[in-house]
Amino acid sequence: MAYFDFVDKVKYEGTAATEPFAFRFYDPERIVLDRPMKEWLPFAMAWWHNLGAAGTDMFGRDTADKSFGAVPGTMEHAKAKVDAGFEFMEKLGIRYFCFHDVDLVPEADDIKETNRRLDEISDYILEKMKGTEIRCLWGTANMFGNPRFMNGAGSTNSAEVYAFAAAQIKKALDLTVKLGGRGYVFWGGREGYETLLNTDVKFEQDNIARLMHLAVDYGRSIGFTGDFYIEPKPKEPMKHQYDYDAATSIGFLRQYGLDKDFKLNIEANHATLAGHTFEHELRISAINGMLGSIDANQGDMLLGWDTDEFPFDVYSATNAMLEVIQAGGLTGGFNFDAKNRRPSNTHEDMFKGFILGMDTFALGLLNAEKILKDGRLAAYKEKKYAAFHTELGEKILHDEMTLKELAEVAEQLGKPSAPISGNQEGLQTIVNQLLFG
Ligand code: XLS
Ligand code: CA
Ligand code: CA
Repeated sequence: MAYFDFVDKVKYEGTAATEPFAFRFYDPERIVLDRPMKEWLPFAMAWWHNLGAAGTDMFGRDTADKSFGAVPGTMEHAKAKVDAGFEFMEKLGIRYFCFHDVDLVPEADDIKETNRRLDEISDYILEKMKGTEIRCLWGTANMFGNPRFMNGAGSTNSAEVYAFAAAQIKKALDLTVKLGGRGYVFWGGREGYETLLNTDVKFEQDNIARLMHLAVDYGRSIGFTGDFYIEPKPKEPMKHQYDYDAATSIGFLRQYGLDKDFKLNIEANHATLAGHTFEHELRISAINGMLGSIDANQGDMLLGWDTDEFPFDVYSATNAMLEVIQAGGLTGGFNFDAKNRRPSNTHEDMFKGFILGMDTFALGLLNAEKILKDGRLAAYKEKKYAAFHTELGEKILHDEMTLKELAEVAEQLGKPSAPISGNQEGLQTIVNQLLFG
């Protein structure tokens, strides 16, 4: 049975295409720099938004129909979501999916029954994967939705709840390995706090790290060779989230000796909530050898929360792709952790959201290629730091100068040479010329 009869396989039709179900920029086999577009851009579908989210917000109920012909809350519905999801991914040429345990099946009261359902659905997914190129990008455990996680999962004050968090991670890792996942994500939904009046931060962080170590040990013992990821986010749902941003998360991973097994999953919307650009978070991850995967979406600068919109901002995608290319690509992928706006409530809109996102990143990739090939930005940067390639600069770089010797140089000079211009507007003009010229 087909769920999306209104569309066949979505193909690249070029920039003049007027038909809605076509790619204008995403041309999977086109070679960009040294590899096909589809290898630069391993796109993934987020099970929760695409197959689950139906528009409920704090003020109103569902606007979209995600029943896929079955009764929500049943295993028939869980299977219908698999069928619809695979049809969706195949039609768009998306080769990966990401999931939380509870996105796959309705959660039962008893964890044993939930796990039985997860076994059943993962057998079903495995069967479905046969004969397709579709694989799991990453799995994760939802340790924030169930009321038991009110006070956190790894950071909970209850040893029993800690055991339930461990049980969910264990099962989600089993599923990730079973489905051939490239990675496993920790997004610390309730790992944070509202007030220090009732919170022991050190105790909570120690316990989160302990749980992560247990996860690494277990994952490696069952043959998981991929990366574990932390997905930073500064706030929402908690006022203070422990994994505030990339730099904070990297510090945490190093402090607790987790940095060899973990990388970061950078979400664009979380970057801007933290007061950073998307590309800043990518750069900080990359220079620390920890750029793993991307949650591709965008926020709304006028709203202070996580809106998870399909990416549309071509400048941002261009800047992001510059970082990704210069980091040599991703070992993870681009997961569209994005949902349609509430009034975009049809199944057609589901496709339009992904087409928009995929085209935006393809355009970002093509733009980044232009900028890199042009070379003027790189040449400017070289000029900016050229002073470090003088005799004095080289000595500093080779740690051959003491503080006292540097002070003597300064005294001899009296004052430094005039600074060179940052040339920001000039560089921005070049970017516009390359993008629109
Ligand atoms: C929420 C996060 C979440 C993670 C997976 O803001 O983006 O969806 O990606 O738990
Ligand atoms: Ca995310
Ligand atoms: Ca988000």
